[in-house]
Amino acid sequence: MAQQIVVSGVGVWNPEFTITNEELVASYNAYADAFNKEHQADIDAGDVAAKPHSSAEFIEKASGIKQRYIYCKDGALDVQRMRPSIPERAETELSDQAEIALHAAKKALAEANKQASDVDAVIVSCAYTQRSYPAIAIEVQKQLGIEGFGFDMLVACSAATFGMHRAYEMIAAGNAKCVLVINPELVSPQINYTDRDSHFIFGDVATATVLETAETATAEHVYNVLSTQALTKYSNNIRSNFSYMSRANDVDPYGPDKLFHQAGRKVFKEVCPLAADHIEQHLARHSLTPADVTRWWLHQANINMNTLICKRLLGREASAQEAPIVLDEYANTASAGSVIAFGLNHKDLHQGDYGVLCSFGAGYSIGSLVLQKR
Ligand code: CO8
Repeated sequence: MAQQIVVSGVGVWNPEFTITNEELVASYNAYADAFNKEHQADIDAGDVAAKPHSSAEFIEKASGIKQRYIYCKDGALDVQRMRPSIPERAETELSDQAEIALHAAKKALAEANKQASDVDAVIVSCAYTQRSYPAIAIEVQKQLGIEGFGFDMLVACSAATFGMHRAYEMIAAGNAKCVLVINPELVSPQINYTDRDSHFIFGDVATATVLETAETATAEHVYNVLSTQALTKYSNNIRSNFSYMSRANDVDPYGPDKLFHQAGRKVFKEVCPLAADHIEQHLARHSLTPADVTRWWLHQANINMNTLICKRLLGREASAQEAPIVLDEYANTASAGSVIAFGLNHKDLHQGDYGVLCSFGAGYSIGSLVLQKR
């Protein structure tokens, strides 16, 4: 029989700064008022659309978000700036993203009882990397003193699960015994804080997981990976066009279409059934049904999406214990959401309990792991 592969450690790190809905809305509304005043003549002529006010009540009701963490609060709420102010670091200094990756990685390694010398590979997998090369993963590898190899990969909202899939396969292939997967979701620089449709959605965080062979796992809480399953389906409904091509395209690399934007309603309608069907099919591979699952560690984009997906799967609403929500505190953290839900809500499971860890989002991309407590 092929060797069992397990998740033996998870780490969640959040920045010290938060922005509440009220703070965010006050800043955006002041910006909108100033914008409308400055462009009044064009707005009256119908050439420019007036910026409508945002509302804290709308945000909480539409998304379940009450606050978000932010790596650097300076500048993000400044009506003259509307983006974080993060000083550029020298090439000789640790990069911002490697720094937050290290926080989460150390927590995951500690939970897994692993030293750097136990790890064979590092995957940094997230929605954006702050540079193309050298890979953030190789920088982290050096900082931790890990032998072997590392690489970065991008799969938007499914970067974390797809990274875990690659770790699983590398171990199954015998190319590694222990892999560290890190998701440093430093997304605030890509948020358009002047757009009321999306200014509230995202927060910064870093998560990490350790995957290894069952025989080497000594942690207290170990999850057998029964299998992994991935699906992608091309969609233009969630886009971020920031690109090295802008220089050659002679276009503004920071224009609104270069930042995160989406057709949120369409995403909601299309992704919910895709995710529910995907999960059901994945469970069926193990002759399991949703009723057999003790815990749902689902992607955290919108509380109403999670409610709907659980209803489709279970035929009833899932309790907060069955399908934990972390959106109120963390907001949407790109690929890290399901890993945060796992990290904060897995220690109470009993031996033999099943859990599903699943992401869904831009691409579209869906990634799942069926787990069973050892
Ligand atoms: N305040 C007040 N009113 C608002 C606001 C606001 N902030 N925003 C929108 N409204 C208005 C709208 O303009 C609209 O008004 P009208 O009816 O007059 O046209 C009304 O409220 C209703 O708007 P919506 O129909 O858009 O509202 P919804 O109930 O659909 O909620 C959501 C909007 C919350 C965006 C919802 O559609 C949603 O969550 N959809 C799912 C989207 C999703 O999951 N996307 C995944 C994106 S994450 C991802 O893929 C990772 C990418 C990498 C991360 C990068 C980060 C930078």
